[in-house]
Amino acid sequence: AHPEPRPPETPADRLEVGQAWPARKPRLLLVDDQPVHLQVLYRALTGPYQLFMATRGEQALHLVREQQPDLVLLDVVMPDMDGFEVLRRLRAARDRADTPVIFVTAHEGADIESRCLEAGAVDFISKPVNPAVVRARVRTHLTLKFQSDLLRALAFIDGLTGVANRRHFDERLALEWGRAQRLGTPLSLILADVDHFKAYNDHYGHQAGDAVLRHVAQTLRAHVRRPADMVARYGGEEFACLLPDTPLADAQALAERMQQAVRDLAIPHRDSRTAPVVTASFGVAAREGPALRGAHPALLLGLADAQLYEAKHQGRARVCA
Ligand code: GH3
Ligand code: MG
Ligand code: MG
Ligand code: MG
Repeated sequence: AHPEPRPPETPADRLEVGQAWPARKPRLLLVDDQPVHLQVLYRALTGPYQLFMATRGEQALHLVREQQPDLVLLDVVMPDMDGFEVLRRLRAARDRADTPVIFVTAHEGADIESRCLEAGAVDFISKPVNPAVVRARVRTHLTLKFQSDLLRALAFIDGLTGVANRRHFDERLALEWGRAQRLGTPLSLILADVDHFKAYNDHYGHQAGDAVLRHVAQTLRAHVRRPADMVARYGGEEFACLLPDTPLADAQALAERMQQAVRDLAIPHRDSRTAPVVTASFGVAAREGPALRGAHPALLLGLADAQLYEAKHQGRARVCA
């Protein structure tokens, strides 16, 4: 039997809700204009967390961008920018806008509490703070945060192969297409389709077919190099590789290496009319040069698909560009 590849480390591996916490120490930002209050929070939380501290609003917003904390404990009453304003600016920011915030304040009463929650805080803690309460609330909100991060990540991953799913691909294609059009940079797309895969399933069974898809996905992924490159499962036995800043000739060369690598897996396929092993056909297209007026990302997909069709037509197990 062909050995199963070691599955890639994906968020799917952490699907168990209790395991949503990252291996690293969670990062907390503590904000209070009075150092003595910061010290109380510091003592309550030091140890299991990596702590950052700010005594002013500007400084807090800067640390959110620079250190990307998982949770912020935010004082309400501060001299130059109060907690409400800090939270408003945080929510309006381009990134890290969804960082959860717990307000900490000496003001009592349902009025201030509801104002804090309406402003978009996830919780509210009264001063003087009880260290055990602070620890418990921080733990609860971090758990919720990590669970929602995990679910969001899973929504963009193909469960069978661990590569990006169609939704993720469509989003990235639109984004990279826009960028390439604006900047006049090249953008290449490779479409790959497993040859005679229906016959493979019919002979070896659906589970063996699933294992082939995992092997092929990993092989394609092992061949892309740059962090911006994306391998996605586009459909049943079809994969897409999106390559920003890559001209057609380079994408074609990459597709040739991928084609050879899939063949070199040497997975027996008795009923293939192309080769005695599993093979795939590849179509490659690129957007190059200045912006094409009125052109849509579907154009690139259509071009790559036409090349894939041509590769099938010419006898499969090859690259057309
Ligand atoms: P061609 O060389 O022309 O691409 O032929 P093909 O048989 O690969 O193409 P066709 O479109 O006729 O069949 C695709 C097959 O892929 C049929 C479908 O059952 C199988 N398939 C799609 N998704 C999955 C999957 O998730 N797991 C498995 N095991 N098979 C799948
Ligand atoms: Mg204060
Ligand atoms: Mg197909
Ligand atoms: Mg096929």
